[in-house]
Amino acid sequence: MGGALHNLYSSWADKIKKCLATLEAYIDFSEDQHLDNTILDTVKCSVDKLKQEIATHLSDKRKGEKLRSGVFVVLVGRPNVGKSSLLNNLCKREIAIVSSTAGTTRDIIETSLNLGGYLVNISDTAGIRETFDSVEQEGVKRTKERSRKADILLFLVESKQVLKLMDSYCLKETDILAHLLHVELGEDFFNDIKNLQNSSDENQCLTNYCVGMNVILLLNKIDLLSPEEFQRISHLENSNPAICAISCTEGMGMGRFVDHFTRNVQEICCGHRGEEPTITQERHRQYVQKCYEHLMEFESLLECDIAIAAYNLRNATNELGKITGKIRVDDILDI
Ligand SMILES: Nc1nc2c(ncn2[C@@H]2O[C@H](COP(=O)(O)OP(=O)(O)OP(=O)(O)O)[C@@H](O)[C@H]2O)c(=O)[nH]1
Ligand SMILES: [Mg+2]
Repeated sequence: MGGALHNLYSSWADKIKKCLATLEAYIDFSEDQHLDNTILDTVKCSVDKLKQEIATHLSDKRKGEKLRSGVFVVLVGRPNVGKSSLLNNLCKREIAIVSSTAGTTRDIIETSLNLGGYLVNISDTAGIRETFDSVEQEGVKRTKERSRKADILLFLVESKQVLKLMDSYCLKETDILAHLLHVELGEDFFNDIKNLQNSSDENQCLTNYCVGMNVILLLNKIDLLSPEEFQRISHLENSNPAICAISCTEGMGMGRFVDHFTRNVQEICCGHRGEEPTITQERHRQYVQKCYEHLMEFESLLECDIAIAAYNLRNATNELGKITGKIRVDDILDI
C-alpha cells in the first residue's frame, strides 16, 4: 500500500478514535456532571463528515485496483476485420493467427501489454456472425460474455464496409456508431450496451457511451481506400473522438489511435491528477466498506443506545487498523 493511502487511513482512524474518546468520556461523566448535549452533536457531525469522505473514496470506479491488476480490453467485430492483426501489432509479436479466412480465431486469446506504463489485459475474440458451426457458435458466445466485462471495447470494422453502409442507408455521421454496433454486433449485444446507459435516446446514449471512453470504434484497412474514400473516412474520424481510422498491417493511423487508447486507460486507472489516492486492493476495499457500515450503525444507534453506538466506532477503527497494521484501539484511553 502506498504512503498516501496509509496516511489517509491512519488519519481517519485517528478521527474516529477522537470521537470515541469523547463519547466514552461523555458516557462516564454525563450523569454526575450534567455534560452538555452539544458534545454528542459535535461527535455526530464529525462522524457524518468522515462517512461522506469514505463514501467518496469507495465510489472510485475501482481505479486503484485497475492500476494494479490491469485494465480489461476486448477486441470485437465481425470475422476478418483485422482483430488478430491489431493484437499482433499492439504486442509487436505474432500472438494470434492471422489469415484471410473468416472465422480464424475461434476462442479467446489473452495477453498483457504495457501501454504507456499501464498494464493492459487484452483479449482477441472470435468474430461475431450467425453460424451453424457449433464450435464457432461457442466462440461467439464467449466473445459476447467477455465483452460485457470489458473496461474498454475496441470495436473493429472495415472502412469500406462503413462507407457502403452509410451510402445504402443514407446514414448521418452521428448515427453511424449506433448503426454499426447494432448491425455488426447484433441485437442482443446492442441492447446490453444500451442498458448500460439510462437514456431513452438510443443514438445519443451510444455516442455518450463511446465518448465516455468505453468503446473505441476502429475503422480498419484504410490502406485499401481510394483517395476519395479516404477523405470521407477522415471526415468521419474527425467527427467523433472515439473513432480512429487505421491500417494495422501498414501502420497508418496507429499513432493517433494508441494515444487515444492510452489516455482512456490512464483515465480508468488514475483519473485526473491531484485526485485523492485510490484503493489498490480488493481486500482493503472490504475493510473500508465495513468501516463505513459501522459508522452508519453508529449514526442510527446514537439516539437510542450510546454504548452500542460507541462499540461501532471501536469496530470502525479496527477495520482500518487491519489495513494500516495498527489495531490498538486501547490507544483511545491515551487520547
Ligand atoms: N490490407 C489490409 N489487410 C488487413 C489489415 N488488417 C488485417 N488485414 C488482413 O485481413 C485478414 C483478416 O485479418 P485477421 O487479423 O485474421 O482478422 P480477424 O478479425 O482476427 O478475423 P477472425 O479471426 O476470422 O475473426 C488478413 O488477411 C489480414 O492480413 C489492414 O489494415 N489492411
Ligand atoms: Mg482473429
